[in-house]
Amino acid sequence: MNAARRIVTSGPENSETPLEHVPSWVTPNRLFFVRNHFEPPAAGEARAWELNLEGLVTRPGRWTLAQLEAMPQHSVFATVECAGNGRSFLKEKAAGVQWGAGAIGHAEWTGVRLRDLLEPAGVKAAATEVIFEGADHGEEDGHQMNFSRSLPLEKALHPDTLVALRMNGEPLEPNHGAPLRLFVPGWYGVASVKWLRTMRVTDQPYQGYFQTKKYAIIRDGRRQPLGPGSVKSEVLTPPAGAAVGAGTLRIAGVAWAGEAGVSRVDVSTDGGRTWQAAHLKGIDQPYSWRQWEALWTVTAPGDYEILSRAHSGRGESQPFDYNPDNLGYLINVVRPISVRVKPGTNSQAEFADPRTWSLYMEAYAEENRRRPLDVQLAFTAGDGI
Ligand SMILES: Nc1nc2c(c(=O)[nH]1)N[C@H]1C(S)=C(S)[C@@H](COP(=O)(O)O)O[C@H]1N2
Ligand SMILES: [Mo]
Repeated sequence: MNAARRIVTSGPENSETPLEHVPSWVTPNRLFFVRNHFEPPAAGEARAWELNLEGLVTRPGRWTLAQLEAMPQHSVFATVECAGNGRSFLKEKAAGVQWGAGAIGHAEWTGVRLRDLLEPAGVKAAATEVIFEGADHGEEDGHQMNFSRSLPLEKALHPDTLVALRMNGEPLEPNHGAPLRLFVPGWYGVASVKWLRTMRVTDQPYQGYFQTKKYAIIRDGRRQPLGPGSVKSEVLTPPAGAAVGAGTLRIAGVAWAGEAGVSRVDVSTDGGRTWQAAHLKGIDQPYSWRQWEALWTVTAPGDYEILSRAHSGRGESQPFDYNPDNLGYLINVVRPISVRVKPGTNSQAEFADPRTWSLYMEAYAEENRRRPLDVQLAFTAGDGI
């Protein structure tokens, strides 16, 4: 299959993961969505990269790529979602990149624990956050700026927060932040500053553009920067708009909940009137999306609306209505997808026995875990999926 990232805007590239073509647990790097506010720094810059640490530390630091590579490496699997993912589905149009469902991906991130850089530097007692600045720059709102964002000190010191050098075992690609990026598992993608150049420890709430003007939502009557990801799910198969034969069909997708786990996914095939609990399948890890499946026996041809609704281990559920205080971000509303059932039977008879199907899915998840990661994974053949 010749799947490629789906370009939403170019110059700079903003492109989606072609989700319906990669229903694998790990998203191959070349298909992983790209969210660039500015053009990536020139490739030549990456060769003599230096990462700086300044601000409220006793010993400011400076590391070359080779020094970082020589330090102990830590890996974490995590889903990354852009906070604007799904914006094009909003009924009230919101400004910004008009993403479909694919501003999301799941990968293994490897690098140095940020705290292994911060702690030896002697973070001063007054410190509350760390500002991260990328090497990319350009004009926004009439001002020249670099991309920058801050993180509360507590999350910066979390053992899974990384200065990442690798993605799915490969050195980072230019579009994903080569040669190094911050990686903040469980948070919206905006926190994971690419082409990371400078880290500044501070005792003030950061007022940067991408902190307060963009990627902020209204809570308790005031603008607050977006942080941890929200609970959400996506139907991957059958894809929206598909025409399928009648019989027993497999509805499958993914669900994620930021720092929390997914506790349940409910599925409706009648526009939300009735629901069944999906089976949660495959690998269950913090920060990672969870695969889910449900069987649907349908006899009458016609148009159907399929919905999935995920619940998090922290008791949050996907809402049915979009909160306008989310200002065009945090779009985790339950979204119906339309599927047409044609006259005639589909060819998925092997999935009619839930036990066979369940064993198949487990084997599939296991296999994906062991496979070289940057390969195209094909799902099963099936009628209309
Ligand atoms: N330096 C820099 N870092 C950045 C961005 C950017 O434009 N510049 N975009 C952010 C946003 S909004 C997202 S969603 C993620 C996307 O990461 P990806 O392009 O590797 O998928 O990177 C974040 N880090
Ligand atoms: Mo984003």
